[in-house]
Amino acid sequence: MVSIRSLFAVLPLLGAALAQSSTSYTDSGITFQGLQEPTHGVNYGFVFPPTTATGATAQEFIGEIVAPVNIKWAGLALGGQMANNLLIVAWPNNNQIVFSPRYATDYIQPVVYAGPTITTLQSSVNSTYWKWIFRCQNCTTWQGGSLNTNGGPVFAWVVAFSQVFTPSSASSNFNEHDDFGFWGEITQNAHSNNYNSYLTGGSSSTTTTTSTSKSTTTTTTTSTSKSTTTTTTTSTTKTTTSTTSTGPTVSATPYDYIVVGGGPGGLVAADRLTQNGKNVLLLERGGPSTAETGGNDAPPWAPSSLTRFDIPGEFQAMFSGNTYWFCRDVASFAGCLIGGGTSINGGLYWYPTDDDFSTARGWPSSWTNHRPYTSLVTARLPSTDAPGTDGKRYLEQTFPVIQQMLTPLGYSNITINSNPDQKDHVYGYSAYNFQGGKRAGPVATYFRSAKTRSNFKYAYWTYVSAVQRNGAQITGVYTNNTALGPNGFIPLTAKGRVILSAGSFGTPRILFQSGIGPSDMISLVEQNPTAAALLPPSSQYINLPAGENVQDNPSINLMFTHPSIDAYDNWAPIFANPRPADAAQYIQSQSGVFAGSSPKVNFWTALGGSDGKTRYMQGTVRPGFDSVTTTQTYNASQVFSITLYLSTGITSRGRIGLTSSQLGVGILTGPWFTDPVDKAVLTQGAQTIINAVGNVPGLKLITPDLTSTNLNDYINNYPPSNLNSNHWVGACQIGAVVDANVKVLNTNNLFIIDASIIPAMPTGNPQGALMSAAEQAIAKVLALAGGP
Ligand code: 6FA
Ligand code: ABL
Repeated sequence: MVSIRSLFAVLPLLGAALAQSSTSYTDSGITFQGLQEPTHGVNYGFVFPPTTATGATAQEFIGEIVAPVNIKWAGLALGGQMANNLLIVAWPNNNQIVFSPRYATDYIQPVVYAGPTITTLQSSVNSTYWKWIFRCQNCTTWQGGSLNTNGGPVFAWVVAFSQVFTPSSASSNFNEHDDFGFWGEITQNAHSNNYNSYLTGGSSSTTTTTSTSKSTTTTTTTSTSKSTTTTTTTSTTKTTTSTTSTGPTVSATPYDYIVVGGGPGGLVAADRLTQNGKNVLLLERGGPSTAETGGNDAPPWAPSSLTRFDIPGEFQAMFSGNTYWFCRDVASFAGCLIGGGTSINGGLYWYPTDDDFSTARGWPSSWTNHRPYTSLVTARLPSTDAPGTDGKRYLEQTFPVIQQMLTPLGYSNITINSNPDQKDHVYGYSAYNFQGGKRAGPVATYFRSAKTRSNFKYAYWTYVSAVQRNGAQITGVYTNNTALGPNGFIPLTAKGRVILSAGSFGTPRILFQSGIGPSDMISLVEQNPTAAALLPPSSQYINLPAGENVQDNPSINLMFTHPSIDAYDNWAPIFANPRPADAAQYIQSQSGVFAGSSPKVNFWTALGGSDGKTRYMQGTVRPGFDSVTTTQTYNASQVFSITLYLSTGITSRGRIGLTSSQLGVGILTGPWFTDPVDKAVLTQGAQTIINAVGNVPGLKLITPDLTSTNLNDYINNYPPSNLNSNHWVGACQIGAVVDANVKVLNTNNLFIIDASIIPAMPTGNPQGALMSAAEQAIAKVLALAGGP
């Protein structure tokens, strides 16, 4: 169930965002418009013919890739994503550059692509760098796409640390790239009147579509270009020093608060800080999501103003296709786009219970009065259990079935968020954080209001690797965004503060890379030369249990059929080929099936355990299923699922962290059922639900089918990764990693506001409790003396 994405689709960047964009730099006598990518030290440059060019000339450009030798191959995606775009890959082989235009229709090995004519103009390979300057003809259009040569299209780069399989062959296959990124290539500034002289100044290597170029290390080519440029680059700039220069000096603006991560924690924090007059920079590693954030990834049947992130009914489509919105380097589902998980999640939204913020759940006593903060959240973002603009519910056939099942067990029907503390023997319609039939969450509320303030700046595609610190004092953040500071470093003002809101996986990783965390994690960082360079001296390491003692709800699915159910084609056609009437209704009025996500009914009950502790079980009911295992025949169009989650009161804990010195993050010790009592209690709860099948005529349990497998075996054999509920809390929990003001222990000005500070599982899907916690946390940060 873990989906690791690869080089992903990119959406246009909007003007308000501070996107990383190309700059002008000169190399080998050619003034390129391009990216000098700091993480790997690779330059990607472009020159286009004058805008007056017509015909074939208008369809070509000069490009360059200059890379350190540890980059075994590098590539460009001219449409900003891997699939259905012109790709160019190159690598050194015996002092020559081998190159090839490629194309892929999916996230698979790209194949050699006919059409472009690529000619090497200059190339060199030495002990530290390889360089390739090339002419690319017939390169501005390709199957299914084209390049905006007079605007600011998004380009993508990829680099790999392992060699292609047959380096001498331009058609060689290769393993997946190790890293990638994006930038806005300002093509409108890339046109040069010197274009022709740049071409003739190049070497005379053979011209073929896909070839091995000649090395031209000795050629000095650039005399003509110098006459028309004011840069002082020398004519023999094929040295490594010139290719690694940082280009025009970027002056960095210091900020009072730098918020790292635009998920629910970060957006609540940024909004309240700016409301209080602080100068805030929010850095988000991903890009836009809903249309109001600049997104335009709409299903083919909807206008671009209704993106897949806006349309609640597209939720189940988040798990198939090119799932670029999931973080590529997190081995669990995590949203890597503005809104974080809330831009891609199921939207289930529960007002927190008093128990969720009790000292019994690990909160300091100063935190237990959550209600004023919860009210701030619910005032901005009230829940709805009838999400369309017409106030009607759709696809609710599961409701009467569940009602008939649970009523004899003593459950009552409630409006769930009208009675947040009632979580025993209750059921009701699912409540969501949608508004007006569209996904809302913190993006359509907190982010929306922050963006209206002049003291708020934000940047997409900006990855924070570490904080810079001098002992306890944080002085800024290291990023990949060279538009925001020299080499991507962004400083704080004198009393400034950093707030980490990068999520349960992202925040611990930034701590580790900043020399904060368990020693085994920091030691993996030390083994990564790029990351090690940013670490403080080891005498300044801060040993804290970041990543340890995490919780997530263990969850299991039960699948049933009932003749009244519409399984909605198991949600398979919703993106490409939805039921026409439902699509039309949604486009017309944001009502109907697409105004809600897949969950339709929720229930809770309290369960006793053999250890004397009370644990809660949550049920989430939806038409459709993930996978059915049964020996019986069944009617797939009548299947619905109940996901049973063991919730508040669970005792099991695990560990997340770096999986290797490549700095990917994942689950080191699964947090599900490490305490056998948790498993026994969930099994007992599931049994009561199964026992109620007989309450409903026509209802059949198909998984577990109780003939080929029994409930105990079903749960015992449940694949651990399928127990994952994506509800991670506790990685940087209050009391262990942060203090009661959410300040990282032993630091002066580093704070955390995201799900990782929550000490124990809240009662339901956590985004409601998290947003309340974020309101409370930012209030405490603002009240804490010593800040800006
Ligand atoms: N929670 C609910 O309450 N209801 C649901 O229905 C629900 N469903 C899902 C779901 O269907 C899926 C598939 C997932 C993955 C989660 C679900 N959750 C649900 C859980 C809920 O979304 C999370 O609990 C919640 O989003 C956690 O919020 P945080 O603020 O703690 O963290 P996020 O991961 O949301 O955001 C982190 C942000 O930081 C992201 O935007 C990320 O791109 C950014 N980031 C990470 N590392 C960064 C870095 N180094 N530099 C810059 N930005 C970074
Ligand atoms: C959540 O809180 C969970 O994190 C999600 O896993 C869950 O969605 C949503 N809410 C909605 O209940 C499920 C999907 O419905 C499944 O189809 C999918 O396989 C599963 O997430 C993946 O974890």
